[in-house]
Amino acid sequence: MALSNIATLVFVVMMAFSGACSGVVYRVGDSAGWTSRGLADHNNWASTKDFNVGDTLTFAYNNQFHKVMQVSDQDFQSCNASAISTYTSGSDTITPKRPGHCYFHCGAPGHCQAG
Ligand SMILES: *[C@@H]1O[C@H](CO)[C@@H](O)[C@H](O)[C@H]1NC(C)=O
Ligand SMILES: [Cu+2]
Repeated sequence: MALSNIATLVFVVMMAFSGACSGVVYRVGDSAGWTSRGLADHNNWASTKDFNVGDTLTFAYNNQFHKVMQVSDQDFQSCNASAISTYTSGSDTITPKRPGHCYFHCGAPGHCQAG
């Protein structure tokens, strides 16, 4: 499976001692939200941000078609839908607690593989 087809999103979360009390709220994908637009687009969105522990990510999407799964690095690479956490509300708020990489994919059948 080509890694370029993996539909997910990587956030690099950096520790910020100075901003520990009040974080920034990021809407994933900006106005388009969390939708089928490809890994490159999502990575471009993420690459323009400087995420810190204490920031909030909001995922907005149509929950008839999509969901949000936080997965491990390995499960991200393989589109494995074995989730650390699964979110299905269509308007989910996630606040990473530790510095490091956070991996998300949709989890709906075939969406990760389709990019
Ligand atoms: C998916 O990941 C889980 C745990 O991360 C693992 O137990 C399982 O074997 C994986 N499945 C495949 C098909 O790789
Ligand atoms: Cu999806």
